[in-house]
Amino acid sequence: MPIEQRDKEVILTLPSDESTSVKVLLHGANILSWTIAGKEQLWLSEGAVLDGSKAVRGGVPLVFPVFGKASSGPTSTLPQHGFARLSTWEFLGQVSASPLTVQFGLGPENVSEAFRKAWGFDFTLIYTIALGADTLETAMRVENTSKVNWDFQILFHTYFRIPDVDKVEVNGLTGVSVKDKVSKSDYSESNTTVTVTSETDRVYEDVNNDVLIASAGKPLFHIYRKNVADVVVWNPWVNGSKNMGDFRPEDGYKSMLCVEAGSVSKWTTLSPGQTWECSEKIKSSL
Ligand code: TA6
Repeated sequence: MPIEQRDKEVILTLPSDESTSVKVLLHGANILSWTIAGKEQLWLSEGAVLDGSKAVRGGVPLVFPVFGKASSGPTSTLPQHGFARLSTWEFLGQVSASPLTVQFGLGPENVSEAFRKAWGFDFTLIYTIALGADTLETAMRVENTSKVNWDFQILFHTYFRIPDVDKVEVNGLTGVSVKDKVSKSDYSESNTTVTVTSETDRVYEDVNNDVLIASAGKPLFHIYRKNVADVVVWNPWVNGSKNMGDFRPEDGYKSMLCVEAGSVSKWTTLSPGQTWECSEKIKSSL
């Protein structure tokens, strides 16, 4: 069946090809798996904790209302990357048959008391996931249901499965301003193709081009974004992988790359009743 709702997850399966599917964990509305004709497109750690006790290491974790850790302001007492990936979302049902599309919702009633105390604003998130023959589209609608303004950051923290980190190339970032969290420096990307040869943790700000992930020149994933101007590129490399207890196998960094569409280089302010939308569409050639 196209949509299967289980106790803790929802599975989308294309009627035209049952080996093309998406599995979504209600905890975090975290996409755990996206297969095309039986081939897995995303990377999920073998050590990923799926019992709701922590964020999922892999697939597509959702980052909201803060990216990283804020040193001050209303999100400063939230955990890294906020509470969206740490909360159990509601499955709202199927909204379309072609492409096969479902929605999930999150509001204050779904968030722990601790997180509500930490960030006490009223909000609604509607997360839409659409599965095509060789595409996965994720979209988020953010609404301020408070009586006051509040600011947020948002990001799809997508872990792509790649054949070989030594051959991976990211195109579309040339000339873009970079905040490099490893070298702790800011610069403009001078390379036509970004490669990964060590720990990589960069925020590419205001990326106008579509982004292409390739392997030795062979296209893997085309990423099309709306209203998420920034692109984060992250690979923990050898030590980073070893130091994360839920990142397994330890050499898993060789077969993954996070290329994350987000609005994180600045804060977006919503006034009461205002809504804001973004989306990421990934076309796979893996
Ligand atoms: O998106 C890159 C990043 O912010 C890195 O700095 C690294 O912390 C990564 O996210 C994973 O964060 P997590 O909280 O999931 O361990």
